[in-house]
Amino acid sequence: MKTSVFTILFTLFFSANSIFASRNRSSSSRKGRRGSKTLKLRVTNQSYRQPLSGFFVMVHNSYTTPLYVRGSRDVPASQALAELAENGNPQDLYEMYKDATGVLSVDIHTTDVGPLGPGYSTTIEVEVNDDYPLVTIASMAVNTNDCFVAINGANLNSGQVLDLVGLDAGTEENNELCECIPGPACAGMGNDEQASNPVCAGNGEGFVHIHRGIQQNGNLTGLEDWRNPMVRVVVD
Ligand SMILES: *[C@@H]1O[C@H](CO)[C@@H](O)[C@H](O)[C@H]1NC(C)=O
Ligand SMILES: *[C@@H]1O[C@H](CO)[C@@H](O)[C@H](O)[C@H]1NC(C)=O
Ligand SMILES: CC(=O)N[C@H]1CO[C@H](CO)[C@@H](O)[C@@H]1O
Repeated sequence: MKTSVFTILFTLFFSANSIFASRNRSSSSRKGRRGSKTLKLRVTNQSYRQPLSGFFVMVHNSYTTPLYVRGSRDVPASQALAELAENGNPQDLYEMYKDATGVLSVDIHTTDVGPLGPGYSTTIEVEVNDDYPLVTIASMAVNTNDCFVAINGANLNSGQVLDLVGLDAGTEENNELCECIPGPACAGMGNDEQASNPVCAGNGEGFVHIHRGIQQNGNLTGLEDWRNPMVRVVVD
């Protein structure tokens, strides 16, 4: 199936009501409101030419299976994380975690105008409490094969500043071919649908690690390369 970042964002916009309704149901049916507080995460894309897809957002506790384990050759990324990292689609993570152990809420955060461009910011609001103190967010850097940025189950407090690095999901070979890259760097280069071909998936490194950037071994030029960090998150 060909998936376009923009089709996904469009769909998400119109399914937002049902997403919020189900989040409301699941959170209001759970106990544990002690220490409840709202955190505002001001997310700024600091990269040069890597727009960010819609974000997967989750509040949970330590019983939840983490989004990923960095550097462990024994723990490959889930299929749902691969779908985010390869195609910029957070919906599978939403489905995977919405009824999972230790999860208070899941959400998908998008901007009104599509991917969060370099230099732009967006604010993600989460409600945590003493029983569900951890926050996870994740988004794809769309001019890549399978790069994502994330906060992986962190106990956040107002005043904190986090710098996020580009992570390689390890699920898709970094061939840098436009048919495998959904972002605008490949628009008008035989990839006008912004599609990421499922044939591209596979031959990845097999584990989540710090991304090694753009090596110019396919269609991408050095313009899409970056140095870390890619994203700054200021917690309020
Ligand atoms: C969320 O739940 C509250 C009460 O539990 C209700 O008043 C409100 O309408 C619900 N919102 C949605 C979007 O379902
Ligand atoms: C990308 O590179 C491949 C291999 O060099 C080439 O066959 C293909 O035409 C290129 N695609 C674009 C859109 O430039
Ligand atoms: C919300 C946002 O960041 N929008 C911007 C995305 O990036 C493009 C260009 O890179 C801007 O034109 C948008 O306004």
